[in-house]
Amino acid sequence: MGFSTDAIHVGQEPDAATGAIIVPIYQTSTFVQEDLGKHKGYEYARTANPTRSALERNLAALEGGRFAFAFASGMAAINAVTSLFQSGDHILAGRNLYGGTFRLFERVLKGSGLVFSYADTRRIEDLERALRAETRLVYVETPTNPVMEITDIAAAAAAARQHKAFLAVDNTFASPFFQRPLELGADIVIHSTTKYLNGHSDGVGGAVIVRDAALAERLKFLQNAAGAILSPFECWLVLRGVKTLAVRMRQHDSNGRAVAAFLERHPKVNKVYYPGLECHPQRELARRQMKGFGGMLSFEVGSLENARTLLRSVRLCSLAESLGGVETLISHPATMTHASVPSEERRALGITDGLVRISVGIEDAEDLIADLDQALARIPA
Ligand code: P1T
Repeated sequence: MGFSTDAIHVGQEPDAATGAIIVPIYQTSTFVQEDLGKHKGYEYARTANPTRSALERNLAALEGGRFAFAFASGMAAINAVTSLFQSGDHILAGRNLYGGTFRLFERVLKGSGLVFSYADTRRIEDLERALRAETRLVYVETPTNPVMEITDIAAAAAAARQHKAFLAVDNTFASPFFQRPLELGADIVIHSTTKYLNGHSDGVGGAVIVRDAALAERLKFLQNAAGAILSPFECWLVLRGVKTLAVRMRQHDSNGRAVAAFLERHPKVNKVYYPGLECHPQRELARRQMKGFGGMLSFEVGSLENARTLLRSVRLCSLAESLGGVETLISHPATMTHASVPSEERRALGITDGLVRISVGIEDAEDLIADLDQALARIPA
């Protein structure tokens, strides 16, 4: 079946007991057993819950995977993936990551003995050079948060495989509608479902999707053992969100292109980071491995003062962390999402004090452009 049909139907058959067309919220902690060891597939709701199972089946289908696991947040999902590894194992990560991911790696997991290093994974030679005998995982975002760098997923997967390491791709920015890393050879896909999958800025969650049964077995064990599961209600919200993922993503993409084109021409904007623009150095790669460019973009206005003026002047765009909702959010990565990245490293990535990020929503593009136009006009010439 097609993507939208799967989004609306997989895992969401009418309720066998009542005919309810929508998966019920199974708000229960436990399930009564008929006899010792005799039950209907559910025992205790940390281990499995029917609402969560429905979402997990759905997300597995959307990513072209076989198994999915829903977690309490994107960070909990990432933490579960890193829990597959042991003290002394090396994780090679892309140089640009969501600030919270970098913080988890550097300030939490390093302390428990995992070894991290970072490479410019836009260049496969750099990635290959950074692989070590003890590398167990290559971890990338593509496109990255917030400067939209692209990693060639198929090439990264091949390089990781040669070293008997897994490739994990954080697919939060693209969503499975535009990019399906498992089909390109990745082993693990991660989402903050908080973003496009939920799509309505009303829940925090995460997911891990895989194809390999042995990997799934270990993730299932970790999900139950560590317990950072997504609640039935939050699962239900994501299930509701994914039904419209395709139509939302088409509109995010169309608006993203329009806003990027407007910003690129604006005299107060020095640079725009959006893979759909001709000026993006990896546009061809993005076209090859993505079906669209989406609604995330960043742009440079030259200074903290200019960024502050812009962020204070917008009326329709909301100043807030997060992304992927129907409403447009605008943010300042250096002081918000990427504040935990040391300033020198931020600068090297292009996360300057003058960088502004937009999660372009699905409002009317001309209203968004008019809002940005009036706000940019307040920046001194
Ligand atoms: O916020 P949470 O659901 O825990 O997801 C973390 C996360 C993981 N991966 C990517 C690519 C992300 O962007 C995020 C969260 N990002 C933001 C909150 C943000 O505003 O960028």
